[in-house]
Amino acid sequence: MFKNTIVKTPGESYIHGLTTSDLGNPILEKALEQHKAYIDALKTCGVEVTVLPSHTDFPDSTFVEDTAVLTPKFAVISNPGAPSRNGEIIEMESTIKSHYENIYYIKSPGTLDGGDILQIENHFYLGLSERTNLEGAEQLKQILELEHYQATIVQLEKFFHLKTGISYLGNQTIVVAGEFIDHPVFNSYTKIIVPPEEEYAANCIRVNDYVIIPAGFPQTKQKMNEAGFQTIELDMSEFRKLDGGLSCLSLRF
Ligand code: CIR
Repeated sequence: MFKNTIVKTPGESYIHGLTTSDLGNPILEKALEQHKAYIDALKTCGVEVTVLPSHTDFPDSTFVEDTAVLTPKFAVISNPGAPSRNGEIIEMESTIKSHYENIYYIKSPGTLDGGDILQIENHFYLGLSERTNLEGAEQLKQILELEHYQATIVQLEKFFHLKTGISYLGNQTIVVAGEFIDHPVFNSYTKIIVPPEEEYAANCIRVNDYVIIPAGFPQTKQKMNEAGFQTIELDMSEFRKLDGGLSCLSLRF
């Protein structure tokens, strides 16, 4: 069960955030509406939502997930791999300090984005991507093992972040797309397989009694509902334009 979440409102500069997509420029007003709907959905799931104000110096800072890895007993402040995003951790650190006493840090030359970290019960999977390097992943692995979690490092081939292509829904069930469908590391889990045309739906979040999924991916939604998960759909168009998904928009703990 999650009790708390942290989100951050997109600011004026959001439209200048990093992207590899060719979906066009995000429309700020629409992004703000979608962000509000995201907050409402989290509240429906029964969590407290801490809403941090926007910060114009950091266009991508609404994607708070990348700044930290949170567990019930400790927090890890990440060291985001994109230079334009690295300073986002300064503001996040003070927010996290108001919730946690036990805080670890990923240090340079290690880099790590929270979007590359997936928790499945007591096992963490750490993706190596353009943002998370081996040094960063090994630092986190050491911290997790010290805290009695298991940790496995996974090399990404095509996905931007690990969680772009995989989510954990609970009950040993994962949602997988692309390179993770047959990845040996995830073979022991029950899989909901996302077809190629719905790949974006592989990034979803289980928050207490609900799974929040992006709107417009009927096959994946149906598979989840058939597997017994209750879904809430959200229009994510303006976040998708900057490579962002549902998990990126919050820290959940
Ligand atoms: C970036 O390139 O960093 C942002 N435009 C998107 C970050 C998405 N975050 C995530 O998948 N955890």
